[in-house]
Amino acid sequence: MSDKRVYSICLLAIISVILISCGGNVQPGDASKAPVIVKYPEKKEMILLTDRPPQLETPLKIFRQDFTPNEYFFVRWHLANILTKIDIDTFRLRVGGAVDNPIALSVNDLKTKFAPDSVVALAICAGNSRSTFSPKVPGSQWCNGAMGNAVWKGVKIKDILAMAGVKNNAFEVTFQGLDKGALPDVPAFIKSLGIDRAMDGEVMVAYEMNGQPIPMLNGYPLKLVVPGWYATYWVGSLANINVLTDTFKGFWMKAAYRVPATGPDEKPDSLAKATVPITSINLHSIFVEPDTSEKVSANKPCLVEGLAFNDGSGIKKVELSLDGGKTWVETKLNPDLGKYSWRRWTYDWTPKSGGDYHLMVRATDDKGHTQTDKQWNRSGYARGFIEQLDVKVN
Ligand SMILES: Nc1nc2c(c(=O)[nH]1)N[C@H]1C(S)=C(S)[C@@H](COP(=O)(O)O)O[C@H]1N2
Ligand SMILES: [Mo]
Repeated sequence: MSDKRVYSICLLAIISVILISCGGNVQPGDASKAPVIVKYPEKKEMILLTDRPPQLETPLKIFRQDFTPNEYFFVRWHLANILTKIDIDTFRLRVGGAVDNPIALSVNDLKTKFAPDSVVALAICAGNSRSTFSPKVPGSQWCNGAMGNAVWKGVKIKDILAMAGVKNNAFEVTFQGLDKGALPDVPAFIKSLGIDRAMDGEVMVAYEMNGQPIPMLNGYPLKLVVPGWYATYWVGSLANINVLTDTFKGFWMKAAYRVPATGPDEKPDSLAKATVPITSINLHSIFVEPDTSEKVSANKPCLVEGLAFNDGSGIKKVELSLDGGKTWVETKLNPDLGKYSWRRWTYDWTPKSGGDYHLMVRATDDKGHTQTDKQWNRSGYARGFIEQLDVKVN
């Protein structure tokens, strides 16, 4: 890959429309609309939600792989003017604010002046699966494909801040990329972490994703990785780190990406009054197979598989119901790929007779919490609902 990349995302996008339902499994927000399939630079066939800014969803079939290939990794930007080219030789990551020595680091500095760190971690949009909320909520109508599992390699924020020397009264750290709104009054996409989270030795700035440079559309050349927390914090095209002595009051922390203070659950007719910024990934499990557009036959083996995940507190078991929740069987868990990875579950099913089956899946974490069958919030965040799948057996 050349270091100086120049391309126009709009011109190169090849747009075609084909008829698929949302990966075959989840009913999309509007099932009557055919998904629009696009091919953007460095990307293969993705489901288009919007193109300015680009929001691209990963087709569900890709989740049969443990690591989501970069060319299929979902894309989600908020501001219209995203980076489409950069001179990597002059690019600097600037670290300033309440530090002893403000610093400016090139990508090469990050690769050569610090100990490399890597982690397998799930990046998942807070609004993943939003289209399945009922009653419907506004926002991008994602199915289950606004997530992906990858190996991230880079440098711990702790090490970078140590080089700059954090002052004793540091309270929060903000992170900002090079993307900009179409109009000057659109708030810049800036996220903040408490100083303890930023310095916990897990939060890192990645320069590699699955052994490759990060695709432009996923935030080349640098992306913040906050394992276990929703991807809203995973700031792409990261260029500025600023240490604050107070709480950050920008739009993307104070107004957007917030959930009820009591958790991601509230009632449509009595919305929670107190809200807090969304943080850790809620316990959830989804179906990846069978694809309901494929035939399932009686007395023939059918693999039922899916993924379970949370904030890193471990998946103890995943149970499957083949009879609409009357009885549950334990599925097989694939080897753990790391605490912040998703965990694959499988079940070898041989339906004894034809008919309509109503499958359900629920995960239990290492602390003994099991997913519930009801959850809703006004923003469609942090889906943790027990998923259901109707399968017709011939
Ligand atoms: N600079 C910048 N970083 C950003 C965003 C953004 O709009 N601008 N969106 C965030 C959100 S909400 C998500 S879900 C992830 C998406 O990362 P991806 O595009 O690599 O999938 O990026 C996060 N980082
Ligand atoms: Mo997101």
